Amino acid sequence: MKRLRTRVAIVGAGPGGLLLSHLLQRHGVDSIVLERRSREHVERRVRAGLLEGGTVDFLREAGLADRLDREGLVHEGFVFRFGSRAHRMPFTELTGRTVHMYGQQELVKDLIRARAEAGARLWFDVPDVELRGLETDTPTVRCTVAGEPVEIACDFVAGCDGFHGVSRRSVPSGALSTYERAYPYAWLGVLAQAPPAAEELIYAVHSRGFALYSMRSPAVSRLYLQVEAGERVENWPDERIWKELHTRLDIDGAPELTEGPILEKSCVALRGFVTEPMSHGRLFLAGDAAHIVPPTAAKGLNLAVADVKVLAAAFREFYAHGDRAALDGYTADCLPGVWQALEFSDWMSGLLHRPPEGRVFDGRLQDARLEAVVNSPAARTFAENYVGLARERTPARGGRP
Ligand code: RFL
Ligand code: PHB
Repeated sequence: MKRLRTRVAIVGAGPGGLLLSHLLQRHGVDSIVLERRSREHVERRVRAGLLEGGTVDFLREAGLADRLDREGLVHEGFVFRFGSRAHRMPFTELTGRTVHMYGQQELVKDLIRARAEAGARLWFDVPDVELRGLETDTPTVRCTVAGEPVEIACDFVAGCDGFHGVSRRSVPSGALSTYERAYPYAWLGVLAQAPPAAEELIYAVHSRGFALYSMRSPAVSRLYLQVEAGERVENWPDERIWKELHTRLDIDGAPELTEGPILEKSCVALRGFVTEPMSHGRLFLAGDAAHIVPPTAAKGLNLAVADVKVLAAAFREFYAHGDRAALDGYTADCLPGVWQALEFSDWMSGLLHRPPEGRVFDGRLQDARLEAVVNSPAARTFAENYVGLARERTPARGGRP
């Protein structure tokens, strides 16, 4: 067995794990990243696409935004469609903040390239990560790297391995509390080689269900349809998808949706999930490993970045000054923002989706609620939540200086 040593062993090379490794290196803290899947798989995985202004600023400060600044699409508003009309939400006018549309897999590619250029120990195709001694001061990680059994001695483990990862499951049962909500609908997500028909995102409320029109670049559209919970993607041949998108998204007077080859399609369950606390012994959970929000408000990736920002700063304090206070305050620093994002995502999900047994009555109520959001001072509160400003103002529960 090959024996290695690092300060922080990071499980998972999603945006959270990769960014943490990058930030730690800037703080002079050594890490090893272990990823179950191949580099090709991780770089091709289609997921989120909306980066809040605060996330973009942070990536810039970290020296990671060159391509994002060149290729990301800057948005200042989006369109709600309900009652057969379009209502613009000018969130930049209301908050001073923009958001960027930039595919998560593009960010992951940028992060992997930056790690590789820095000579980081970032290993893919590691199928069997096993965490030991998390309650001691000398945890270890056992795994197989390039066919060879390896034991990594470390000071800490960062669990950045997503909702289905091994890290959270390595904590003895009863040590963490989890809170969960399953929603009675899911999203069918489609990536299409089709130039966006509109410059801004369109959130469409329709009697047949919610539809979202988004994009990744001037040549690629990203579209979502509300479908039944547990729906299988096999039930959705391309023609059916386009037909349904046209029905829910086309309205009189607006440019029609542009069709094109579908590059990828998958169903995503809508789920809310929070782990409290976000650490156990020497294990710290970040991003989807610690919490999931329904994708409606596009907060998942932004929350992963927010966690990792706090965690990297806490490790810096520990290694620079031997001070554990920031690590001990990690959960208290992150959770209020997590719950706030979850509350907004939950509320926005209810605002936009058709209830499974929806009646005309529900539809009228939904229109009235949307009307109140676009045509009242509530628009500002909505916009502040959407761009992430409201969360930045949330004081950490721990109240640390
Ligand atoms: P990730 O991106 O899931 O990365 C976790 C990484 O850990 C690896 N892994 C392991 N590695 C080693 N050993 C193990 N035992 C491992 N188990 C897992 C995985 O292969 C992966 O590489 O978590 P991270 O970094 O916390 O980032 C969070 C974001 O990815 C996530 O919040 C968003 O993408 C959520 N999400 C969406 N958010 C949005 O804001 N808008 C969206 O449109 C949107 N679509 C999505 C999504 C999440 C999805 N998932 C999780 C199924 C669509 C999907 C399909
Ligand atoms: C996306 O482009 O994936 C996206 C955009 C906005 C959302 C959710 C998802 O609210």
